[in-house]
Amino acid sequence: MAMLRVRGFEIHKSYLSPEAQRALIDDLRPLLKAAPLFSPETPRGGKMSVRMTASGSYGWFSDASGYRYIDQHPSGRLWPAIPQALLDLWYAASGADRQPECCLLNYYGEDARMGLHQDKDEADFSYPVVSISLGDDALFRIGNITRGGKTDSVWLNSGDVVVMGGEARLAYHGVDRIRFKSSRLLPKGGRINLTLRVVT
Ligand SMILES: O=C(O)CCC(=O)C(=O)O
Repeated sequence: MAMLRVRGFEIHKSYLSPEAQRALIDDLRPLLKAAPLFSPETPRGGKMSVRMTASGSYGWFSDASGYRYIDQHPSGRLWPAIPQALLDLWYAASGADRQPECCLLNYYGEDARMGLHQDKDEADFSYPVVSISLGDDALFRIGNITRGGKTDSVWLNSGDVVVMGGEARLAYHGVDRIRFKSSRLLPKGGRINLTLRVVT
């Protein structure tokens, strides 16, 4: 298992075996039934190209009123519980002493991307964000603590885990594109990214 460090982002290549990746997808199926994917609106009125859902006590949400965490799926139902395998992964990868309160699920279809942004809607930045890539390859871009400046890009493959803590916790990051159907993990193609977060 190789670990790459880019601007404080710890990129653990092939952290999850193909079997562990398939087991996670099995865990996500009932979760996606209970909390279907939705397309968040940006505060400016556009639609994000990524579709989202979440598990845990909070899910991340966005609409005309801004970015925030909410304690229910937009349907009004509670978010499902975070699967145990993901809680185990969180403790192993983060070394944190607190349970994550949100596992955000981003689904990238063929043309989806995510612009450079900071994760800053959480209350305590001393906890890292742990990100898990499943499915198609993604070109992940890493910037700086402030907007602009030079960036570095790395391909994330299925099974990679990225720990964004310390100097990386508030660094800009995003996904420029995916390589659609580069993986066979998801029958219809695409990419799932899971991020585990302490919110409060
Ligand atoms: O999809 C990824 O690898 C990154 C996701 C992300 O930046 C986020 O959820 O804040």
